[in-house]
Amino acid sequence: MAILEEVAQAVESGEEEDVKKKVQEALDEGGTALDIIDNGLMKGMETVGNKFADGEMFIPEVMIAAQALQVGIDIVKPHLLEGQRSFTGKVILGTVAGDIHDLGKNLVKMMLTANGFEVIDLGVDVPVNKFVDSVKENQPDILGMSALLTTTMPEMGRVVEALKENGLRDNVRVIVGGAPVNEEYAEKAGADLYAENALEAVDLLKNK
Ligand code: B1M
Repeated sequence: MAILEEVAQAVESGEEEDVKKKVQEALDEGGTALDIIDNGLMKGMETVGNKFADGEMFIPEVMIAAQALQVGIDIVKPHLLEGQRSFTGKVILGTVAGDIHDLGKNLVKMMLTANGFEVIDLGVDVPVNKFVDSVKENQPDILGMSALLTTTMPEMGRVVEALKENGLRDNVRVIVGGAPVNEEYAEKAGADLYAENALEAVDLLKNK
């Protein structure tokens, strides 16, 4: 769909009004919420990430693009929530300490909620003890952690260790994700599951 390229372009240029318009057009043309997220909004953010890495874009522009992405996600959200709410389970979710990236975490939250999970969102920059205290207090089925920086990924392992020290590790399934995280790293950190994207996170938690 050509309109999805226009959605991506609108995110890249950080034009919120344009994002709103293009996302609506994509919906009107019959695009699904997931398609618009994966092949439109996320594609735009991918380009932003690459340009940032190459020194062609700078933090303020990245923040504006991130805000535009969020605006787009907010528009498709109700369409995602039309899905079945057949599964239940309690999830504690957060971005690890030292890390303030939250768009991916928010997507995971949205997809889990759309699929009937109850999600307690601890936000960003969540210290180890806050994850542990929340598991103690809320007794979730699942603990989900997001990390976007290679420097903050090790926090995931620290949380798993702290869960063990507090005798809580066997009570929850731990799922991790985020751009620098992979299957191998997840295993090293002692997590049960790794998901490459929000959709996969839901699939794994429902079916594995
Ligand atoms: Co930053 N940043 N950033 N950033 N940023 C990255 C991550 C980076 C790769 C950019 C680059 O250099 N190419 C780089 C990290 C390099 C590294 O560690 N090797 C980087 C850097 C360096 C930084 C700063 C240090 C920059 C600075 O200050 N000098 C700084 C750090 C701040 C901090 O956290 N302490 C910083 C700041 C920021 C902004 C604030 C400007 C902004 C964040 C805004 C926000 O989140 N509210 C930002 C952004 C937007 C990015 C990029 C461009 C895009 C990230 C994003 O939101 N993608 C990013 C480049 C990139 O990732 N290629 C980059 C869209 C989002 C939906 O995808 O989060 O990957 P993502 O989530 C995916 C999957 O990963 C997965 O599902 C989602 C898709 O469905 N997933 C999970 C995520 N969490 C999951 C959890 C799960 C399962 C799946 O289970 C629980």
